[in-house]
Amino acid sequence: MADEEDTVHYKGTAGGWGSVKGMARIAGMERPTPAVLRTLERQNKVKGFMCVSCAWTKPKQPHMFEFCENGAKATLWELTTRRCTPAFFAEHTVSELRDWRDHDLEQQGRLTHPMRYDRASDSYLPCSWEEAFEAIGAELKALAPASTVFYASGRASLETAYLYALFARMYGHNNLPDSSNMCHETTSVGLKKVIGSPVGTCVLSDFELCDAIFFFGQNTGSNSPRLLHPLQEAVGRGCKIVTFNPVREKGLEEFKNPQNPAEMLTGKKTLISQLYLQVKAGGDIAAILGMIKHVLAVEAQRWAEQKQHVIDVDFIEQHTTGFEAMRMKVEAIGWDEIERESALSRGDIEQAADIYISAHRTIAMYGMGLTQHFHGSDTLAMLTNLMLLKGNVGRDGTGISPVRGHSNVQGQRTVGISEKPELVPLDRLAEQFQFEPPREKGMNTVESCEKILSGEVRAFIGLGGNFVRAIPERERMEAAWQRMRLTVQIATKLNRSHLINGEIAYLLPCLGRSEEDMQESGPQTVTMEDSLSCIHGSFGKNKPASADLKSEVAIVAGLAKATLAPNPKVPWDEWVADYAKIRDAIQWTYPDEFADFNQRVFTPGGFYRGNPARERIWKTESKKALFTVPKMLNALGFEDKNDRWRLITLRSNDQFNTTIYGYSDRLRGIEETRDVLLMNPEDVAAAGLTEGQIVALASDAGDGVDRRVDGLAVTPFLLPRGCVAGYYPELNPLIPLWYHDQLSKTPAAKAVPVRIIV
Ligand SMILES: Nc1nc2c(c(=O)[nH]1)N[C@H]1C(S)=C(S)[C@@H](COP(=O)(O)OP(=O)(O)OC[C@H]3O[C@@H](n4cnc5c(=O)[nH]c(N)nc54)[C@H](O)[C@@H]3O)O[C@H]1N2
Ligand SMILES: Nc1nc2c(c(=O)[nH]1)N[C@H]1C(S)=C(S)[C@@H](COP(=O)(O)OP(=O)(O)OC[C@H]3O[C@@H](n4cnc5c(=O)[nH]c(N)nc54)[C@H](O)[C@@H]3O)O[C@H]1N2
Ligand SMILES: [Mo]
Repeated sequence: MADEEDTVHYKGTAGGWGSVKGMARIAGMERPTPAVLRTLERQNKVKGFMCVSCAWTKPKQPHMFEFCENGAKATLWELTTRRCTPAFFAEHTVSELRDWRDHDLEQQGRLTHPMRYDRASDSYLPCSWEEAFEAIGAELKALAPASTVFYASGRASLETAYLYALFARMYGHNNLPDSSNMCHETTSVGLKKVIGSPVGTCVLSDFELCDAIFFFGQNTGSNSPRLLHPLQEAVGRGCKIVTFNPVREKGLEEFKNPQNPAEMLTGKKTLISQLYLQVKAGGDIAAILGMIKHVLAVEAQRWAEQKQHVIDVDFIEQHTTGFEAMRMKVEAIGWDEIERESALSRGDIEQAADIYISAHRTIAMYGMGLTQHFHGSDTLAMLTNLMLLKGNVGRDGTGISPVRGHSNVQGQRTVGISEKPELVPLDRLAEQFQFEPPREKGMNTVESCEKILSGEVRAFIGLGGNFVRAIPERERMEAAWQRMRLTVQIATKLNRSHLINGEIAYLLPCLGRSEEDMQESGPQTVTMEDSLSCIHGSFGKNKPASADLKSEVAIVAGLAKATLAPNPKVPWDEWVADYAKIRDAIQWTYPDEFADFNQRVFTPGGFYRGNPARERIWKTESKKALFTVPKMLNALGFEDKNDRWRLITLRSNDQFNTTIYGYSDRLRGIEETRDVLLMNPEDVAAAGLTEGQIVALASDAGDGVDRRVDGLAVTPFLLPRGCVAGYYPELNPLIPLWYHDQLSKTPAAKAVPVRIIV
C-alpha cells in the first residue's frame, strides 16, 4: 500500500473546508437568492424536496443540512438565474453550438420555451406546446411503434416514469431503455441471477450493525458523499472498511465532516478505510477469488483442528446451490495467477480475508468499478460467492448494497420502465387499462444504438439525459443519429444531444424537481426510490424558471394524448390535474410494493418497498442462492499485450455525468483541465513520456475500427501499472459499442483497451 505522499497531487481530506469552499464557489458563481438558500435547507427533509444528485438514502433523522457539496451544486445548477431563451437560439446556429464545450452549453442556463428545429436556417425556433405535441403525435402515428425508442434518464419521478412506460406500451412497444442500461444494469441482471434480487438487499439499520464493509469501485467522496456519514459512524463504533479501487480516492481514505463544527475546528478526521487495496482495473474477480481461497483454507484448517466453522455451513446447506463446484475450482487456482491478475500481494489479500473472517456481519458495496466491465456480471457473481460463504445476505447487519446512480433510477425500473417485458406485470396493466400490451422484448441502450446505426430505429424520445454524449462509440453514433426521422428531447438545460437532430426535432423544456409544480388541484408532489428501496415524496417550492415550462408529467401526457386513440380507462387530463391519482394507479398495478401509497408519501426516512432476498426468499430459477464457478480471472474482454493499456474512464468531483460544473477535481488534485491522461509515474518513465506531454489515445480493441481522442496531457498519478485513466465523457469515442458486460450489455467503461500515440 502506498502512503499519502504518493498521491501525487492532493493532500487534503474529503469533506472538510474544501467542500465548504467548493459550495461557496458555485454559490458565488450562481448568485443564490434567499429563496435558494431556503431550498437547500429543505433538501432531503420530509415535505422538502429530494436532491436531484445521487440516490443515497435520506435518513429518518436528517442532519441539520442533509446535503453535501455536490448535492448543493446540483440544486444551485438547477436554480441558476441564467436563461437559455429563444433569443439565444436566434443568435447561434445549431452547427455553431456543436463546437461548444459541455460546460459552456449548460452554462447558458435553463431552457425557457419549447423549440422546433428548423433545418433551413439550422437553428431552433420557438413554437407552441400544442404545435409540438401535434407534430410529434402525427409523426409517431405514421411510424411503426417498434421502430421508435423512448429513453429515460434516471431522474424523472415515479409518476412520470409510470406514465411514460404506459404511453410506450399503449403505443405498442417495450423499447424503454434507461440510464440504468449504462450503469447498474449489471446489478439488475447479474445480481438477480444469483440471489434473485435486481436491487440491493440492505436497509439503513444494517449499517448500524455491521462489523465490516467491503467496498469496491465506488467513489463516495464525489458521487454519494452523504454515504460518508453512515460510514464514518460505522468506523466510529469499530466497523472495519476494506476498499478495493485502482485509484486512492480521498473520500474512502479519510473524511472530515463539514457539518461537525468540532471536527472542522480541530482538523480531526476519520480514517475511513482500514485497508485500501489498489487492485488493477478489472482485477476484482482475482482479488475476491483470493479472499475466498483463504477463507476456505482457514476453514479446512479449523476443520482439521475440530474448531468452530468459519463458513456458515447451515446457510450453505439450506439456502444455496453450487458450493462444491465453486470450492473445487477456487482451490485449483494458484496464488501466482491471483497475484498477477489482481496486482495485489497474497499477504494483502489474506489480510482482507482475515477481516472478513473475523466479522460476524459484513456488507458489500460497489459502484461502476464493478458494473462497467466486459465480465461485470461475473464479477458480481464472485462477490456474491464471498458473501454467501458466511451467510452475509438476508440477516440483519449484512447484505449486498450497490450504490445506485441517479436519484430515481432504481424507482423507474420499479414502475415499469424496462425493455424486459417479463419484469413488468403486463397482465395487470391489460386489465387495468383494457388494452393489449406488447409482449416482445424491447431494446436496451446498446441495442437501441445498434439499430440507430443500422437505420432501423426511426424515432428517439429522450426523457432527460444527454444520450449521444453518454454512450460509447460517439462519432459513428452522431452520424447515424441524424438519419432518424424524429428526435425529441425533454430537458432542463441545453446539451450536446440537443444539437444532433433527426429530420424533425423538438426540444421541450421541463420543470426541475426543486420548482413548484402547480396543476389544477394545486401544487403537486412527486416521488422517488433511493438506493435502499425507500420511497420518498418530494415537493418543489421555487418559482419555475419560466412561465412556459411544463412538468414532465404534463409533457408525457401531452405527447400520449396526441399519439394514442382516446381510452376512457386512461384519464391523462385527470392525472395531470392531480398526481395523487397517478399514485392510485401505481398502487393498483403494484399492490404489494405500493399499498397505501398516498398515505405513506411523506413517511420519515421513506417507506420501504420490501425485498424477498432480504427474507431469504430466493427468486432465482433454482429458488436458492447461487454459488458460481469462476470462468475467468479478470473482467476484461481482451488479452494483455505490450503497449495495450486498460483505460478507466472517471467522473471528476466537479461534474454530474455529462454536466460539467467546472474544472476542479479537487479530491484528486487535478485542476483547470479535464484533458488529462493519468498514468503511474513508473509507466510514464518506462514509456519514454514526460509529465505534461500531449498525447493521443487510440482504440486497441482489435476490430479495425479507428477510434481516437487527441490532446491529452500526460499526468503522473498513482494508478496500478498498466492502467491509465481519464475523464468521461471526453473519452467515450474510444469505447466500442460491442464492448459491454456479457449478460446485461452495460458498456464496459472501466477497462477499455487503448494505445498511446505520441
Ligand atoms: N457528484 C456526482 N454524483 C454522482 C454522479 C456524478 O457524475 N457526479 N453520477 C451519478 C451516477 S448516474 C452514478 S452511476 C454514480 C457513479 O458513481 P461511481 O459508482 O462512484 O462511478 P465512477 O465515478 O465512474 O467511479 C467508479 C470508481 O470505480 C473505480 N474503478 C475503476 N475501475 C475499477 C475496477 O476495475 N475495480 C474496482 N474495484 N474499482 C474500479 C474508480 O477508480 C472510481 O473510484 O454516481 C451518481 N452520483
Ligand atoms: N465512459 C463512460 N461513459 C458513461 C459512464 C462512465 O462511467 N464512463 N457512466 C454512464 C452512466 S452510469 C450514466 S447514468 C450515463 C448518464 O449520462 P447522462 O445522459 O449525461 O445523464 P444525465 O445526468 O441524466 O443527463 C444530463 C442532462 O439531463 C437534463 N436534465 C437535468 N435535470 C433534468 C430533469 O429534471 N428532467 C429532465 N427531463 N431533464 C433533466 C439536462 O438537460 C442535462 O443536460 O452515462 C454513462 N456513460
Ligand atoms: Mo449512472
